[in-house]
Amino acid sequence: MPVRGRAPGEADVGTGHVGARGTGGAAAACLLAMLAAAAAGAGCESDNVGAPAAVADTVVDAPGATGEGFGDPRKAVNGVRGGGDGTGGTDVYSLGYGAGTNDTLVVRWSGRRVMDGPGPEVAVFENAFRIGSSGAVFMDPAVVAVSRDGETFVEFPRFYLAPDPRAYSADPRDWRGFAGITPVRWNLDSNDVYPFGGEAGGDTFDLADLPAGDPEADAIRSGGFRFLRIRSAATVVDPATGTTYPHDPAGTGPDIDGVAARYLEPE
Ligand SMILES: [Ca+2]
Ligand SMILES: [Ca+2]
Repeated sequence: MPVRGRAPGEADVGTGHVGARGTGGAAAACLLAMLAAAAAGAGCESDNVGAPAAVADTVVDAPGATGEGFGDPRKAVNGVRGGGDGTGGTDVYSLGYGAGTNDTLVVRWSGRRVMDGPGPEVAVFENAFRIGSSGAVFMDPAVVAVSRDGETFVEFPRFYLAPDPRAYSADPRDWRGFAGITPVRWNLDSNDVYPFGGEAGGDTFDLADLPAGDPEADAIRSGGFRFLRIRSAATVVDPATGTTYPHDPAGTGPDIDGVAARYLEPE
């Protein structure tokens, strides 16, 4: 826990706690959206805005790490410093496209586990950025999975919806359930917003979306998870095609700025 006073919204990188400045507007917007959706029984992605959140603070596995520059995995657990809609942040650890050699990062929240709760439990911040005004985004998609023990992982469901699923699409709407899609506005130094309030950017994940009936997924929903894995989509097979997901010809691998979670409990 923080050992010093914190101004609202000030983050404490040492403990991974993050602030919640500016959540009032998002909470109000969320409430309105929930009221509007109530008749249909729909939820709100931003529900429970203000629940304490924390960034993953420990690197468990980073086989491609060099320890220097973008090869330093500590950049993925040192707080999120996004570059905004039009610029990729540089406070990142870069994955590659080498299956088993540099395509994976596993992080955790020291001494804690992430429990199931309303709305998304996890937000992954990469450094995607918009290209001009066309709606296209420079992306490096990644597949996210969670685990109780660090050995057995359950991947979040995902769908690549491009007309030709063997060709790369720069339209973010074609990449559902992936990380590395949405630009990051959250910046610890200059725009310290709540990571689950809709203002932070990044890509959120909800334990409710893990496969229904999967015993491991059910165990995670009931007892929480401790480990989160991010893997370059370019080394993951798309079940729809039987081949790995395509990547932007200019891509070199997802660049991970940080991962936030909420509903944390002591493990
Ligand atoms: Ca949830
Ligand atoms: Ca970072």
